[in-house]
Order: sequence, then C-alpha cells, then structure tokens
Amino acid sequence: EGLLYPKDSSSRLVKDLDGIWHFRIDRSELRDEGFKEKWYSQALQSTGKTILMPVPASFNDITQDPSIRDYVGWAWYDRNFWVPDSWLDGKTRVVLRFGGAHYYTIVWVNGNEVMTHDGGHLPFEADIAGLLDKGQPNRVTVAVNNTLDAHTLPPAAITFHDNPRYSYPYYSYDGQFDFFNYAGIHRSVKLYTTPKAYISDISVVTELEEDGSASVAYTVMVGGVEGNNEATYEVSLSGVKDSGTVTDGLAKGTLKITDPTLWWPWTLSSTPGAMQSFQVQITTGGLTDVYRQSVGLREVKVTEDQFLINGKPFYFHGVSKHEDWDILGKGINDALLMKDINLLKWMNVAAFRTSHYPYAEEMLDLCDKEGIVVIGESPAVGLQLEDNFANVTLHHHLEVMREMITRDKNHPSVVMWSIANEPHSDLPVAENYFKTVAFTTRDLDPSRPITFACNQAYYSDKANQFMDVIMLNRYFNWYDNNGRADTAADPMRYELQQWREVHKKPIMISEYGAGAIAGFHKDPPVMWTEEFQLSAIMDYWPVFDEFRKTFFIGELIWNFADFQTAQAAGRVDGNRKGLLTRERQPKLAAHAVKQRYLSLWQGN
Ligand code: E9O
Repeated sequence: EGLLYPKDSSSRLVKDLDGIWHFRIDRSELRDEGFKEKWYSQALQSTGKTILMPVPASFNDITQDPSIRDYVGWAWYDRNFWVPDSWLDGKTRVVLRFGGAHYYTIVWVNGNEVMTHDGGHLPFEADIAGLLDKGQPNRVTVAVNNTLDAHTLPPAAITFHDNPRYSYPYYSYDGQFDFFNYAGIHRSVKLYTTPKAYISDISVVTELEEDGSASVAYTVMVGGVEGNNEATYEVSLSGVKDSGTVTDGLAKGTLKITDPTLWWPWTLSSTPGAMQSFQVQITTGGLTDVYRQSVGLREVKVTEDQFLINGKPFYFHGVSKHEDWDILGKGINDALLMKDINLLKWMNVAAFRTSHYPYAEEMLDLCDKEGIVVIGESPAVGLQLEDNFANVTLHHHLEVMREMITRDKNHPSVVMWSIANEPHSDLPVAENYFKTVAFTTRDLDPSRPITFACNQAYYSDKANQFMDVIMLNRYFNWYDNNGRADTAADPMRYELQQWREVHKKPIMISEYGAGAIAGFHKDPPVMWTEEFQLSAIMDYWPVFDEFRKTFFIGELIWNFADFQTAQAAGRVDGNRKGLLTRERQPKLAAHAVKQRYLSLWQGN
C-alpha cells in the first residue's frame, strides 16, 4: 500500500477534520484509566472533564497548565463528523488519514478500533466506510502516547520523580536527543474517498539520457480490483501517454520524454522547481479512479568528489532545521511553513536537512515548488547505548525507512536520505546495524544516495563505509575550547583530510554553530553573544573554501532558528544556536551567512 497525499480529482473528494477537538490527558498513575474505562466507547466529554484542543498542534504549549506541557503518557482526543449519504453507497472507500501524530497512536471510529501506528512523524490511514453511520454524526477517537524508551526512535530513558515532598510527581527524559518531546496530533487529519478499485501508489524515477531526453520509469499500484475483473490504465506526462493492462496489481512502464523540462534547485537555474503533473487513470468493472501526482524530472548522482543534480555539481550551502514554533510546537500551519521557506530564500540557502525526523509533506511540496534541496532524515537520533541497537529497534528503523520512502519518493527536492543523527557508530554493534539499514534503504530506493550525520572520529566510526556521502557534526569552538571562537579551523582542516583519506567519498558538514541570545552583545566577544556566534561560525569558512573545489560538498549551520528543548542547565528556554530567533527574526550571524551564501551561489 502507498501513502499518496489526499487530493481531489474527478473520482475523489477530500474532507478536512482539522479544527477544535475534545482533549483529555490520563491523570491516573499508570495512565491506564482511559483503557479501563473504555473512553473510546463513548463521547470523551461524557468520561469526565475535557478541554478544547486544536488539531494540528502539539498539545504542550496550548494551555497554561505545566502538567499538560510536561505530560508523558496517553492523551485522548475526539470529535464528531458527518459524511454525505452518497459516500456510503457500498462502492466508495472512505479513508481516514493522519499526516502524523506523536508517538504511538490508536484510532477508533464509532468505538471500533481501526488502526494503530508506531512512530511520530509519518502518515497512517484506514478505510472506515464500513463503520460509518448514515444520517447521524460519527465519532473519531484518538489515543496518542508520547512515552519513549530504549527502542523507540528517538530512543530515550525515562525517569519517574515521585519524591513525596514534591507537590506533584513528574517524568523526565535524560537527554539522548536535544529537542522538546512535543506530542499530540501534529499533522492534518483528513477523510478522502476513492472508488472501491483505486490507485494505491505511484512512483516515478527519472534518468537522463546522453541525447538529452529523459526516461521516466513509472510504477502504479492498484488496489481493490475484484475477482477476475480486468483493470486497464492510462498515464500521461508532458504530453507523452502510455496505457495497458494492470498485471498483479501493477502498471509499469517507461515514458520517453524527448525535450524534458527539468526540475532544478533554485541555486542552479533561473527557472527552478518545475513541477509537472503525472496523470494516472485506472478503470475496472465500470469504476474509474484518477490521481494526479506532482513530479519533477531530475537525476541525482554521487561521484568520488561531487554531488550531481542533472549532471551539474551541487553545493549544499544551508542549514539544519527543526519543526518547532512558538505555541504550535511541532504542529504545522501553512503560514509558518511559508515564512520558513521565505527566510531560507532570504538567507540564500540552497539546501536543508530535516533534522531529526521526516518533516510534513506540505513542507516538501513547498521545497519542490521553490527548488530548495532537502536531505530527508529519519527519526533515528540518539542511538547511543548498546541497547538502542537491539533487533527490535532495527526492525522499527527499517519500517520507518520504508514508510518515509513510500511517502517521500516522488519529491524531487529530496535528493538524499540521512538514516541517523549522531549514533554511537563506533560501537561494535553499530557495524551490522548500519550495514542492514543502508542496504535495505538502497533496496527501497536505488535512486537516492545515503548518508548519516556522524559525530564520531574517522578512526573509530564503523558506519561510513556503507554510505555514499559523509556528513559530520562538529563543534570545535563551542563544546570544546570554551570562549575561543578561533579554534575551529585547525582541527576541522585536519579532520577533513583524515576522513577523506580513509573514505574516498564526498564530505559535508551537517552541523556546526554556536549559541547566541538575541540582543546579547559584547566585544571582544564572549559565549552567548551575537558577536561570538558570528566569529565562531566564520572561523570555519576558510577551511570550507580550501576544500570546496575538491571533495567538500556542503556546509549546514546548526541551526536555522532557536528551538525548544527539555529544560537543562546549558539551555536557555531552548537551544539558542539559531541564526534566527524562535520568532524568526535575524541575529547578527544571519546577515553574514546571507552574504556568504549569495557569493557561494553566484560563484557556482
Ligand atoms: C545534535 C543536535 O540535535 N547535535 C548537537 C546539537 C547541540 O546544539 C543538538 O541540538 O547540542 C551537538 C552535539 C554535540 C555533543 C557535545 C556534547 C558536549 C556536552 C557538554
């Protein structure tokens, strides 16, 4: 099954379930009252006191109640909805789709369990047509649990603080990952219809030929074809058409496009982001389903020293980001996504990494359209203890890669998979673990290179042998050499040379940076001032420039903007390494980065 984005067509209708839902956290000690009392079998409001909660959004920062902000356990949501009688004609699938909820989710419709989903960032859906009532409201109930453990992604160890002298007990995570564990229904909830026989998945892979044409290989998965019925299909792209019969649920072929309009990053072309519509129609037993998949024709390749997009060397000058906003937490909203896109362009950013989890599909759509290049990262951040590499994690990790590739494979903006961030890739268990994840990922998507963000040493890391590109996270003049912004260049130069000697592969920096509280100034600079952040970042640049002409393919600053973390002595209402504040206003360094990125781009 695929995870096509819900879209209207002549055979499909989409209905939004976003808005205000009822909400209740489970305050019982074991967080199990909701299951004991079967809160899903009735309106949540009739189970006890509920509050109103917006969807999509993290629930944490919506109220003034710290026990909701810091809540760990099952949180419950419900709402009513109507569907038109015409949807219940027995010939229509009515699919309930969650763009993402954090972390483990169970969904009921009219009291019947319809699906569960493990993991915080990817979509899940189920056909609920058979459970819906005519002529009366239907109810969807969601229980979502943000408890993390050694085998979730990200993994975390939880501590229960129940000292009787505290006015209330609380849970905390020790920091295996450095961002707030926002929770709730983070992405849009939609209902959409399809005919009983339907297009279940589409994938499109482009290869550029010597003669300037493009071969576009398509695979369409078809579901719900009855018995011995035959299904036929038609596809078209750029005026080129193909048609045939669906065999074993698949329609496959290659379109040859002689004069293709290529998708380009905005730093490589004055007409970037060319998206086109790949139209698919299937017909069987009198039913027709139509879906229009947005695609961009482009090809990605890695050589010993370069990253090529459509055969041209691409330099990843940009940032690593977070999904993190005031009030909304990790919830999304078009205005905020658009603002981030505009800020990326304002800073002349060519590329960003979706640290440390898959981002909303809506964001990738915007990147497709604007020609902003994306490195798609899995939620495997903080694999530090040997137990984090256990088979149960590996199994889940592979499942996450499968879901992420299923969801994102048609986004031309996504050019590479980052399979993890800062794992203990020096542990003996890491070698086999990463070998398996890398091989499986390549199997799932042979069209994109693989990497991960490494903070181990070139002599002890055991995972980069399986990667196509090496990414390094380095903080020479922040976590080391406190107060000396001028100490990064030498160790950086040495390390790049060593890594290159061990692995003849392209290398980029996926994190470097320093904390600054906006409005703090001092000269000579001290840590946490805007001046210090600026000089710490600038200290790396001559080294990057030294290797840029050879194997060095990119520089991503940590971070695009300040972001929320767990409370800690080294964090000031969050991590302050943003070039922008959390409210998206520039610090001193943002202006310098904007200048540098402009010249990198124009020098290209
Ligand atoms: C991962 C990212 O999520 N890399 C971190 C970033 C940071 O700002 C974090 O936000 O801390 C850097 C890891 C450096 C580890 C050094 C630890 C030294 C502890 C004093």
